[in-house]
Amino acid sequence: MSFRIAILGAGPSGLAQLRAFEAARLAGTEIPEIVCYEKQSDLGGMWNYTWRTGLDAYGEPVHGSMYRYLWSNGPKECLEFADYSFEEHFGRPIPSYPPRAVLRDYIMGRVEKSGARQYIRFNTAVHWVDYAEETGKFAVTVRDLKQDELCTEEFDYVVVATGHFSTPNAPYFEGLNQFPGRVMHAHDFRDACEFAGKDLLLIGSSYSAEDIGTQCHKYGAESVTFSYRSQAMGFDWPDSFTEKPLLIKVVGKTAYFKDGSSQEVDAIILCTGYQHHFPFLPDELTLNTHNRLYPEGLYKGIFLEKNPKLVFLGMQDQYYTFNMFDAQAWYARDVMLDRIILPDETAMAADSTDWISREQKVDNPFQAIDFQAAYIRDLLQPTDYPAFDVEGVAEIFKQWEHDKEADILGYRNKSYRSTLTGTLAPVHHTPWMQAMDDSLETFLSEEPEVENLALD
Ligand code: FAD
Ligand code: NA0
Repeated sequence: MSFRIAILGAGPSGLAQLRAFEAARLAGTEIPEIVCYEKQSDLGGMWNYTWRTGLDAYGEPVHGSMYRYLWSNGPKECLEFADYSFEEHFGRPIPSYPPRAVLRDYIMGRVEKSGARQYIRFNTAVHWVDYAEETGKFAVTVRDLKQDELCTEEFDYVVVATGHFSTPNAPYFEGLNQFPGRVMHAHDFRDACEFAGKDLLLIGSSYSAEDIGTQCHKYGAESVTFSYRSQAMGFDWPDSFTEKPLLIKVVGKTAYFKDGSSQEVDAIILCTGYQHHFPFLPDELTLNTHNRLYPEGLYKGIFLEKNPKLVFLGMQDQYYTFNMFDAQAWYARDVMLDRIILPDETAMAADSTDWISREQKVDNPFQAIDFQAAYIRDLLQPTDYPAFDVEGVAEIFKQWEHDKEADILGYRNKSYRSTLTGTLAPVHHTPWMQAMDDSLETFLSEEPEVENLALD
């Protein structure tokens, strides 16, 4: 086949694209030449843990925002690949909320089985992408990090799969520059043990605040104060937690809030989300959006309407993750293989407008789950991605919302039934609050955890 595709990033989204083409190749379809550029030394994207913060060994921004002792915040039954179940990978049923290393092993397992690794150039950072109207081709300039060399190659399509939870959104609050303790963004948070015995202030009221707060509590923080801009999380928190309205200023170690109250704190963690940031894209090719269910300017949430040969994967606010990236990747593959023909720019924009008006009517998490389910169903319909029960998964997400509401420190002890295999997950041998060791070996062992390893 005479055209070339560049995939930028080998995280779950980029890997979904590689897997989609491999599936077509194994079914006898001739596929284009594919090069996947990945700046890390291995695949897995955000699921690789790194102790580094700031810049990596080669001076590139560190991608990782994951931290030690991170356990999935949603049931694994909601993110199962339709063509590769957890049971197939681990050879037996496993509990519903695995720690990071277990999910990484699962992601890697599917890729190793498919042979997609051969397409990836590791330690290669994408620095710039240009498009030439005259030739209809992209020029992708990358830096070979080990050789410290730049090189440029031409492609017919570019798939941007570089993630959007890596570049911090870090607002300033008066007095932060004088604060006598640690101030950091969630992106740089690595180990909760650092905060044992401390009084913490976390700004934000979404997943990072909730999870870093509960995790610091689990590993011995003295108290956790959340400060919200729009709405409190409202969970039934233990006594050492407080929710306050927005931080106004910090004077010394005292934080002052919008309701006139104040609190002494030892450290401040900005859990204020991330920016969609594409420093390798010129203005006319970039995607400007905040974290939302249907980013503007992307047909089917995938194709840049102004130039649909530029494909974006995984740019949505995410309930569904791995299986949504698959649905997008299969659809994008079929467009690149001319199995699906895109409409003209006006029709693409009209379709997006329709989806965005539906998104604007969403006003609670249950409606957001239904919206994303409908979006995925729309993508799956014309492709040969193995059938999966999108609505069944939506029901599990809704149950998860109820389980969190009922017990924010205990919801990870729950079990759900796989919509693929029909198996109800076994209960984990150790309740989450007592499970201090997040290694794959301990999680998969049959024995309850007896030692408090993390606090040794
Ligand atoms: P990423 O996983 O971010 O991968 C992007 C890849 O692109 C990386 O490998 C990166 O190195 C590479 N890259 C970036 N820039 C360049 C460049 N210029 N050149 C070359 N390569 C580049 N999802 C869940 O389903 N369950 C969870 O429990 C969960 N927990 C999370 C916890 C945290 C703290 C965060 C931040 C996210 C979490 N997520 C979770 C969401 C997670 O982002 C997705 O599961 C998934 O990793 C997104 O895949 P992706 O491939 O789109 O992006
Ligand atoms: P995230 O929580 O990092 O999750 C990312 C939050 O920041 C919102 O509460 C927002 O408030 C607040 N905020 C933004 N700007 C602010 C400002 N200037 N002042 C005060 N508050 C501000 O980010 P978001 O985007 O959800 O929330 C931003 C991803 O990481 C998620 O997909 C999540 O699933 C994943 N994650 C997973 C885990 C685990 O699995 C842990 C952490 C993160 P407002 O007012 O806009 O509501 C364990």
